[in-house]
Amino acid sequence: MGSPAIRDNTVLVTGGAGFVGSHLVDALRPNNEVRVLDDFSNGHREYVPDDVTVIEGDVGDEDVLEPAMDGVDLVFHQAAIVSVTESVDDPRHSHETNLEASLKLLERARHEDARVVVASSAATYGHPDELPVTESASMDPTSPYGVQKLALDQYARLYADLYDLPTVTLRYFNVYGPRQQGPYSGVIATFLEQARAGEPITVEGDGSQTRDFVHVSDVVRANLRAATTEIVGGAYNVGTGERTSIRTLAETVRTVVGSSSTIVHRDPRPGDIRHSRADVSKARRELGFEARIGLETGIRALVNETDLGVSIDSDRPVVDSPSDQR
Ligand code: UD2
Repeated sequence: MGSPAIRDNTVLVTGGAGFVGSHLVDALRPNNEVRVLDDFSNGHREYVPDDVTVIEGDVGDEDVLEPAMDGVDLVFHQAAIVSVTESVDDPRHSHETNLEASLKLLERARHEDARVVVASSAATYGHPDELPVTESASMDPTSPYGVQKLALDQYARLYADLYDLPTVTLRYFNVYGPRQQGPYSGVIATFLEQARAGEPITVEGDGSQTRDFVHVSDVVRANLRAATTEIVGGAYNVGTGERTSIRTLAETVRTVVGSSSTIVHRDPRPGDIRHSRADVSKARRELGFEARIGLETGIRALVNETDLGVSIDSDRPVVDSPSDQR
């Protein structure tokens, strides 16, 4: 399945100043002309290297989108309002950003004949019937965010079918890593902050709920594979295939930090999903992608500020079954 490295492309990363997007920019910029489109609602200028062109504005603003997309070969669409809670509070606002703006981007990509790698989410599945959840599982999102990502996910497939637009969709599970910050940043960032400050670590509910935590460097690698795969129009889970309870997570973070924080329990989050775990076989088979960073390694790297960055040159697909030998 040898996928060529991404080189000498003009690449747009929407949300490129944000958590996942900025790590992608780091991986791409040594070999490509990289542009970032970000409205800085959640992104940070200091995450973007100086030699990268930054276009400030909304993806949904066509006066900004058109020049940003002009001449691009490849788009990584990471810009979104990622907070499930915010989408529940204001569905119309998140709809505009997560869906309407994305549709404009797909249209523009048609015009440019650019490949689009779309960031979707495990939120599209809602409460999975079976674990691990496969890409063909039923999709019953429990939040406006999940509905918006599901519609985008389906539009991406449809644009490939109807218009031959090369799209690849990645359904992220619980992503964590450096630069994840802010009030809705995810449980690992929150626990780490609490453990470092010696404050109580706040487990919502009894802590037996589980998640599939995937390190952002693995998510970057999945994106690089999606950018070069010959199979377009598909959607892939991006997780590790492992699940960890929130209680275990709290204990792990406390141990790795060497903190004396107590672990306290709060009310469960309304609508919280009990369990989530990716079936990773399709991504492995078709993208040659497999997560490499186990949770404890990832948390240790976060605490010790060890760089687990991805280099395009060092990224090789996994080839481990006859069906992979294309
Ligand atoms: C994640 C994604 C979301 C969506 C969803 C798909 C993040 C930040 N959000 O939502 O975008 O893709 O997965 O299902 O990655 N918790 C605590 N204490 C805290 C904070 C959280 O116990 O201080 C619990 C929380 O109740 C939940 C779990 O930790 O059971 C994970 O919460 P989260 O906000 O990190 O992510 P999640 O799974 O709601």
